[in-house]
Amino acid sequence: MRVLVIGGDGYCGWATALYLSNQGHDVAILDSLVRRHWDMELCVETLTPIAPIQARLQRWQDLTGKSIDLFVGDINNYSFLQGAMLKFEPEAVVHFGEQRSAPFSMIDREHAVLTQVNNVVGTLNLLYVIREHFPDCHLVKLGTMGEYGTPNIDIEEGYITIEHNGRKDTLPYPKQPGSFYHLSKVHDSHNIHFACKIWGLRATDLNQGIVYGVLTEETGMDELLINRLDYDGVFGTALNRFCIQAAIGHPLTVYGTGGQTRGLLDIRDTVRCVEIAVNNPADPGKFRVFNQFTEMFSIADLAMMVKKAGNAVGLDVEVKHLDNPRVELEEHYFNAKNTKLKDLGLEPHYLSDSLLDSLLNFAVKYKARVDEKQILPKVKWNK
Ligand code: NAD
Ligand code: USQ
Repeated sequence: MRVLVIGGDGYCGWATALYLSNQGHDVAILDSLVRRHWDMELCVETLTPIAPIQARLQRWQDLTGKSIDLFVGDINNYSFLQGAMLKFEPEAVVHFGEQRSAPFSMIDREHAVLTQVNNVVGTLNLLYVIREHFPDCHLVKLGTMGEYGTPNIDIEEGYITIEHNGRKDTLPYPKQPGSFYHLSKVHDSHNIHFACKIWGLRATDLNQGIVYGVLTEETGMDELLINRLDYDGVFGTALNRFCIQAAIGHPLTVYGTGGQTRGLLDIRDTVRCVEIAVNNPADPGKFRVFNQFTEMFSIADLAMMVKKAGNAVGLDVEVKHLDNPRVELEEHYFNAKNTKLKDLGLEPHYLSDSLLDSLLNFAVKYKARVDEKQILPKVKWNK
């Protein structure tokens, strides 16, 4: 299939583009490279030294004989997006191309506006190009489990059947997101759902949990194909951060009690889930929602697992509970469904000692690149 990966220079997008290319799909990457720019603005760098996108793609072609087209530009620029899509003529678009950090979106008004404009307008432009030129193209959009928040009932996959005053309906599951970033994903979901309804487009919203790990078969083939791994207080995510903190002897930064529970998945499952969605398109007019995570953990449990794995490889790991910079429930019910992707063939990689070992070893290998000043959280939700 001809698959356009928007955001293909990023953490999930790079791994996915190579994986889909390796599976025999005809892949193109579209990316504005703005994430590299935001890193520079924040004075942060990925733990791993990532090569320029052109060098990455050249290496992929040299190694495998498979070429991946590249379109550098912003999906907020409608004519650029339209031109790129007319040139590539995708049968499926996988859309990762958003500002994806909750802390970034909570820095100040400018960052909240940037996040919502970048994400919501970009997705809306994409919907219009699809409607105008490729109405049969399947949109596979990365959403987030954080759209649901932490309700005191089970979380279903996108929809919930409710009986009210003697009547019954299946409705979009209520959304209670916890940052302006997570809110932008809710706005996207509403826009995509509406576009499917009125124009008959086909879309799958992948409500992904927190991704961990760095190696996939393809990105591990060569140093020039290495993926990014963020550890800083803005773009770094919980488990990845904990492994890197353990590697450099920094106390693990658990916010508050650590009772916050989330869905997580290995990056090797991210790429496979996207492939499953691409290979099984939604029907015309259908807005499908899959919860994309494999296991649920509390943050405190993750910290304890990293401590144990660290100790096993000779690292002295301390866990520290910091004042929570976010406004969120620290003790809550959390039970989310995740059967739809498994029903379509996902065989999860569960979080294991060997994965933690390899992530810790990876972190130790690159630890000289860590800037310790970037580890503690600086962005507060209610300052
Ligand atoms: P990332 O920041 O590593 O990658 C995003 C890429 O999109 C970057 O290369 C960036 O340059 C590009 N981009 C952003 N705005 C763009 C625009 N307007 N036009 C063109 N390109 C643009 O992020 P990631 O971790 O790979 O996340 C990818 C997607 O997956 C996001 O939508 C995110 O919300 C979702 N997601 C990520 C995680 C996670 O743990 N990383 C978890 C759940 C969902
Ligand atoms: N947390 C800590 N210590 C840390 C970092 C985080 O205790 O050092 C806590 C946070 O307070 C939060 C939880 O861990 O309760 C998750 O935080 P995170 O930074 O790992 O993840 P989050 O901000 O939710 O965002 C990440 C990605 C985002 C994606 C989301 C999936 O950056 O793109 O949408 O995970 S989910 O969490 O399911 O919404």
